[in-house]
Amino acid sequence: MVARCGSFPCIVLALLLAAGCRGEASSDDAASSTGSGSTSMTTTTATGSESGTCPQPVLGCPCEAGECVAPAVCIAGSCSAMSTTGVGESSSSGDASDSSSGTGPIACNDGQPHAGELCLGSPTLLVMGVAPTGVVLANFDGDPSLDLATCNRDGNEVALRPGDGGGNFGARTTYAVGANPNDVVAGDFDADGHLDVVTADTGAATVSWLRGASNGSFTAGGAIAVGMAPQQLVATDFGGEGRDDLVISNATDDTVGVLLSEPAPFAAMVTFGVGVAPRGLALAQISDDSELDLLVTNTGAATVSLLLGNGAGQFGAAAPFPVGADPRAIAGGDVNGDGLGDAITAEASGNLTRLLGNGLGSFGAGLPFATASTPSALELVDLDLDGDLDLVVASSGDMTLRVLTNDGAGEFMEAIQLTTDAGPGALAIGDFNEDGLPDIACANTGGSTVTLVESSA
Ligand SMILES: [Ca+2]
Ligand SMILES: [Ca+2]
Ligand SMILES: [Ca+2]
Ligand SMILES: [Ca+2]
Repeated sequence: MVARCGSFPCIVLALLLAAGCRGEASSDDAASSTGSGSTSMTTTTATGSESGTCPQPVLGCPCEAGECVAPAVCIAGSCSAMSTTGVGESSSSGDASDSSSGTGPIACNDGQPHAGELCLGSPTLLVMGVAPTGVVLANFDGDPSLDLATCNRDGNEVALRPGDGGGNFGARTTYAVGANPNDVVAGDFDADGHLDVVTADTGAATVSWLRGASNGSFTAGGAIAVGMAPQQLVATDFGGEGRDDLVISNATDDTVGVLLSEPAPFAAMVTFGVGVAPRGLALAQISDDSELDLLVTNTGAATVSLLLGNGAGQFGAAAPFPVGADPRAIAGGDVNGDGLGDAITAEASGNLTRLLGNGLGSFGAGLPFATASTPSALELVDLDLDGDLDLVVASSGDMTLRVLTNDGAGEFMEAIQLTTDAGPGALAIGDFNEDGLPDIACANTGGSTVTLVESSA
């Protein structure tokens, strides 16, 4: 069960996922005016809209990219049988313990997961609020199902919809947070057993903490001062004492900050210098120890900073690695199957760049590949069930989600394109329909919506 893997260790992140947005610029007068526990309850239709001329865009129906019901895909304006791109045998595709090894015809929706099959349903849209910039999937309300939350930049709020485990999400509840939240994460920051959320309030230079309760509601936990123009957040439990901690990118300060959750509620931020205008963050094992290292994209420097971690929330000096211009997002994981952590960046200038780790705490030269139109977010997840990490990329320039499958050696090939709403800018991965396969949520900043894509077997 995963949630917003804004970075690679989705499983880790699933635990961390929690974010709360709230608060005001000042330090921590948690209950000041802005709605301590203010819960404006808004109900919006939770529809899944489908487009297309056939009521069901299946084989033979006219379509636009991404509209066809899997396994059909939109080829030349018509829903057609899926091509077999990327289904070949990957050198190290581990587990074909299932009867068919994925070289036969793909049979989506037969209930049988096969290595190499990529089965994605049509995207549906869910209204979340004005300018959602961050999204998480996490279980907030104590039932077994993943719930959906966004931070809405222009609404200064977090919006939450409870999931039913069948791919549907219920009525929307909103919670006030600080000005212009740009990212949201989930985690249990006070070790009470309930997931909280935290937002990065770009306009207020704070993070807002919403404390979760057992029923999935939140109360204001306070606003904590961070650096200027905070952009993105990741959460993890440094030290493993059962309380999640935070890492934040402070764009104007050219720093990343670590906020340990001890002493409670948060210790003063400790900063580490990185490159110009840091934005994207990911935690992943890059050096060959068992500790999480920190990856940062520097949008003003066309570099990635790698900071080696000691596992306790302390990091070494940032080492820069060149990538393309305006890198917005980064994900970490072993993409070429050599057991060493790698990273992929998405650059608004149009490239993705692969950085292969050498296990010694650095990367080889970046390899640009697979251009996209203003890629703004990406995740690494095994979507075609063949044991290697595939890429999900959101591109705001052409309003698409693209899935690029991995050949097992770290080479990615575009397998499918799905249409989103305007301005897709953040991704979360999690199994929200509970079939054991990862599904996709994408926040569309320009469209006030989230695009949901369910995978199937
Ligand atoms: Ca909590
Ligand atoms: Ca590797
Ligand atoms: Ca894969
Ligand atoms: Ca699923």
